[in-house]
Amino acid sequence: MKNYRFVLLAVLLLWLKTYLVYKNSFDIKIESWKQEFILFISPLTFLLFVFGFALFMSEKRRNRYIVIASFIISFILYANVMFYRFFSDFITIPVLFQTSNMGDLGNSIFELMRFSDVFFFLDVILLGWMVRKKVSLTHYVPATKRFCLAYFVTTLALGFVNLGLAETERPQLLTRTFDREMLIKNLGIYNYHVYDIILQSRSKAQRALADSSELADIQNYINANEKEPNEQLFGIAKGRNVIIVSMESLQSFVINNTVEGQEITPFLNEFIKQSYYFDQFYHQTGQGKTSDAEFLIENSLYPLGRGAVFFTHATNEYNATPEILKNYGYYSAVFHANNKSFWNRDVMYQSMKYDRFFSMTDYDITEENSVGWGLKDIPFFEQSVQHLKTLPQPFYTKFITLTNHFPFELGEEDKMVPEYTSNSRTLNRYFPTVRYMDEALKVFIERLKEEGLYENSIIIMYGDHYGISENHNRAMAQYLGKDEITPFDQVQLQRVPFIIHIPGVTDKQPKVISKVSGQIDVKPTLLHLLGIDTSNQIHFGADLFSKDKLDFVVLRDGSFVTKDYVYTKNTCYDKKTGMEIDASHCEPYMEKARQELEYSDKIVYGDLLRFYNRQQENRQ
Ligand code: GP9
Ligand code: MN
Repeated sequence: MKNYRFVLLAVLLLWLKTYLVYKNSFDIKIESWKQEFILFISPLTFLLFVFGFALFMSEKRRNRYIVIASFIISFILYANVMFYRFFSDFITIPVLFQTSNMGDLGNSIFELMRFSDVFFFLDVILLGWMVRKKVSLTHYVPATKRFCLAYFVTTLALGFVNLGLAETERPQLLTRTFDREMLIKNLGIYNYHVYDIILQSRSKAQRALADSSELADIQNYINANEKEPNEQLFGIAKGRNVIIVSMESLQSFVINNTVEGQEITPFLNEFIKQSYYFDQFYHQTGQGKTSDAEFLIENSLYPLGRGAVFFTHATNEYNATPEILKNYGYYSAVFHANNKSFWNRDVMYQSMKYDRFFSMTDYDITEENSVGWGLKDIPFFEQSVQHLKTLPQPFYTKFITLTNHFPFELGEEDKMVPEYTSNSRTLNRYFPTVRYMDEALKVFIERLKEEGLYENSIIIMYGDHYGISENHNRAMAQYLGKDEITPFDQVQLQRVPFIIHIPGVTDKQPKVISKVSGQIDVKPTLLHLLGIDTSNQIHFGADLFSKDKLDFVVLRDGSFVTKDYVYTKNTCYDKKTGMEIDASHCEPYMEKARQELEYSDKIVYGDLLRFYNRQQENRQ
């Protein structure tokens, strides 16, 4: 051991320093000892790996390598600290190239520095000094093969332990790429940067190989599928403010339903009676959950099969609803009382050309008004309306609720219906939080009315994705009074509420519409209601009011639903009976389902909308 003490010392110093920085310079939330332990060991694998190369070097090179590597790594750490002081976020490669962000930082970089920052380089200074003074610890003895082997095997093993522990804390950590804080907490800041580089280069390559001819094919397909808008409704909400609500984890099965004899969504049930309500509307999200729903709603593109497009392709060019509406004088804003970097929203919203993002720091959040994931929905809406009042009109806004999120925590004082009784704690607790969100929506509409923001608006509400996963099928079957949940039922359970409410219009002539549809259809539908022609745009959805809108929706896993059939897990089902039928019934739609997803993926991976945007510019 003695021979390699200098290498190990460098690792030890940087390791402890990194951990100290985690604890003092970043605000990383730790909820258990296990998380603390993961955080503690997380920098180690990377450091052992990098400094391990020193074992193969000659004396002079080795010492120089150790000091330089130690300096570079310390610098990366320090750069993150500086960045965090300004943005409360960690550096990502795209962010590094976002000139506006960096411009902000550039001006104030010296202001952000503190004298005590010398601490970040103390170990480097110490190592450098030791090399110069030829302190005995730095004396060189070549590493034996056996030691090198043992060293790297240990490093690898440690890496697996770290990853394994992280995976139990946060399943699918790498594929879902949650919050950066989550990645750093579990993988360590250095591995996080490596991961970020891999993500970046992969999408860069696909982008680089793409050319504008790929877009032409897709445009032809889209043009061929374009539907004439409904004449009566085209422009019916022209010039109105747009208010969109993302209802967390809300599935359609709770609408007009009861738990222990009590109505679960009394407000929505009434609201639906004054609105257009779509009862065959499906979510089409993948691993990106809420963010995928946002992506679908505002781009009419499919999210990705793996990963969250908000993370993997946040710097693509899009042509999202906020950007389109800008040309019609709209101001756009999102309201969500969570960390702004969650789902990489801060970056993605810029690409979608949002004017303003009201996030966690814009809200007054206390112990009392929070539960589970954060600010409760009622105070969220109350505080949001205060911000909303200040916006220029007409505005296009999106409100993202949070209380009805797994694990569906709620204080006793907020429970308006009892829990259900089954073997699934998750399903049992789902009903009171749904009921609470329903109440919050009621408060929201009341406040809008009080502030005079209701009459001249169009209000759209959608369930973002399922709340109860297949893991709870036994309890779900019990609740629905079925023997079991078949794959057919599973698809049917992916229906989420979709409501369009236009004061002065839908209250006079409400309608329940049973057209098979999905989140992908929201963008063209809304734009038509606002009187905006979409025939030149790239979108995979169709206006839900169009007379020739097909009864057809593709889910992100490739399942699809038509007027009469459901296709899932390589099986075709008859919708009337729920029974398996011959695959030939589903055959005619299979190609279309595959084609849609493939074309949409091509757009995202190739960043093809940049060619579209260029076309549009040339036309002007
Ligand atoms: C977090 C919220 C929940 O900001 O949108 O995300 P989810 O886990 O539902 O995707
Ligand atoms: Mn969600």
